[in-house]
This record gives sequence, structure tokens and C-alpha cells, in this order.
Amino acid sequence: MSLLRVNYPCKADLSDSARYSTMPRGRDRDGLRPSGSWLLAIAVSWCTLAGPSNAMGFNLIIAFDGGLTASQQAVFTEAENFWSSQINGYLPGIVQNSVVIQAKGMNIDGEGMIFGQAGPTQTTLQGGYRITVSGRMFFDTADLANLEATGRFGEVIEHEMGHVLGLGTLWTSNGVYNHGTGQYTGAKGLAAYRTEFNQPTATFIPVELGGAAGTSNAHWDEVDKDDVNGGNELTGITDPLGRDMRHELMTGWLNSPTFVSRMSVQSLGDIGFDVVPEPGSRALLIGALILVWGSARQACRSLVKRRNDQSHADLRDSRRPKCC
Ligand SMILES: [Ca+2]
Ligand SMILES: [Ca+2]
Ligand SMILES: [Ca+2]
Ligand SMILES: [Ca+2]
Ligand SMILES: [Zn+2]
Repeated sequence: MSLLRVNYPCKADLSDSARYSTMPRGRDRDGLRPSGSWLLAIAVSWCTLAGPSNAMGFNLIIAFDGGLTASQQAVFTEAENFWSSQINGYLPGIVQNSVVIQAKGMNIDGEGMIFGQAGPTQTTLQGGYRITVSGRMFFDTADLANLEATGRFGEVIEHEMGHVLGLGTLWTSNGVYNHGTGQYTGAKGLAAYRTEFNQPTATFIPVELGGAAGTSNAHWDEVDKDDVNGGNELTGITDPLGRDMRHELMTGWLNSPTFVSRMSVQSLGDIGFDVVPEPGSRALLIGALILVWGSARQACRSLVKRRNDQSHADLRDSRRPKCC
């Protein structure tokens, strides 16, 4: 069982950089990533575009278990709706179609210190992927009001739900990260990182190695307080809207306002999910398909022309191949 602890090291950090902390799972790699040619990739992606590759879809279910007000429950539902909007289902070979998250407010250790515990509580190995079956998100009632008052509750819930789905918690068991390396190598997440953050030659996504156990090895990297420069400054790695990586939702410290990168969403595709395609890759894919179709059509016409050139009689009998 993996529990995630949300630590706010001191009250002052609430205004700027609350720290997310998750307990690492440390499982061995237990699945092999499928690989294939570029054409096969196009075919698979086209199937994805044509419809969810898993007809069973995906249902994120929040099971409220007390201790949360109606407005707090509504925030969970918002986060549920967000992640659900990014996930079509699971990759082929996975028959799972839901994740159940037990959510509750409870007394943990009073105001400050530990904010809550979140993470997968049950996982299963399907189709070569380690995926979450159920998880939990428990929060300290002593801290909930403060979280709400500072307007951070929604971001914290969204962040923790990402962990329950496997972001940072199931990387190692899915073979996309080796503990201590600081290098995430999942192909889909990495591809998104290269384009979204203008890192075309990157061979990995930097993973956080600073912070306490649980913060390190479980979040995207940012310049943190443990850095020699004093930390807490911008990374200089920005998306097309100029948003710095420091503000990405799945980094180890909370810096409002946060944003969810395509990188985070696409990286779910490295750990078993069928996610909504990137707008950029979709356009590229359609372009590639038009190119392939155009070439096939041209070849077809050449074939017909060759046949027609053979004799006038053939012209009457020749039938255009279906591909034209
Ligand atoms: Ca749902
Ligand atoms: Ca507490
Ligand atoms: Ca760092
Ligand atoms: Ca951050
Ligand atoms: Zn976290």
C-alpha cells in the first residue's frame, strides 16, 4: 500500500510553495512496453482517434466516507471531472474500466504538519501495465479550512488525484522511471515534454530529486529549496503560453496558479491509460495520413495509367482498383 503525505513544512509556505510529498512505491519493473514501426504507430493512433481503444471506457468514482463538507466534496467532483475529461479508457489488453477513490476528512495530527494521505491502495497488473484499482484521499480536518481559505484546496485535490491514478506513484512499476535517476523515460510523456516545453533533444523528463523522501522521485523537477542557489525560483522551462514548469500541477511544491501540462496528461499513456490526443500530434497525424493516402492514390493512378496504356481495348475493361 502506498500512502501519500501532503506536507506543508511551515505556515509561511502556504502563501507560496507548499510541498507535496508522496511515499515512493519502489516496485520492480513488471511490464514490457510494446514497440512497433512508425506505420504501426500511425495505425494504432488512428484507432485511438477513431474511438477509445478500450470500449469499456473509464469511470473515476469518488466514494465519500465522511468528514467533508458539501463544498469540499464539490471540489473532489471538479477534480474527478477534470481527470475524466482527459482519459478515454485504458490501453488494449486492460479490462479495468474504473478507479474507486475513498475520500474523507479525518483527524490526523492537528493544524499543519501532515495535511493528508493519498495514493493507490490496490493495483493490478494487466496488459503489461501496473494500474490503480482503488485509492484513497484522506485529509486532516484541522487543515481543510485553511486549505479552502487560501484557495489551494482544488489544486491539492487535483494533484493528489493524479497520484492516485499513478503519476509519480506507479512510474517505477511501469518501467518509466528508475528510483534515484531523476530521469523519466516514458515515451508518450517525453514526446509531449519535447514539444510542449521546447526541449526537442531531451532524452528524459527531469524528475524531482530534492525535498524529503516522498517528494523526491515522484514529481516533475523544479528548482526547489534544497538547491544550492536557494531555490524557489523559476526553472526557465516554459510552455507555449509562457507558463514556467515550476507551476505545473505535478511538481513537488505547490505554486499557485498551477496548470496541467499536456506532458502530465500524455504521461498517463505510459502507465496504461488511453488519453485524449494532443492537439499538435493530432494535426500531425492527420497530415501524415493525408500524405500516406495521397501517395497510395498516386500509385493507384499510375497503375491504372499503365494498364490503360497497354491497349485501347483494355481501357474499356479496366476497373479502377478500389483504393482510387
Ligand atoms: Ca465518475
Ligand atoms: Ca495536519
Ligand atoms: Ca529540483
Ligand atoms: Ca511547483
Ligand atoms: Zn505530490
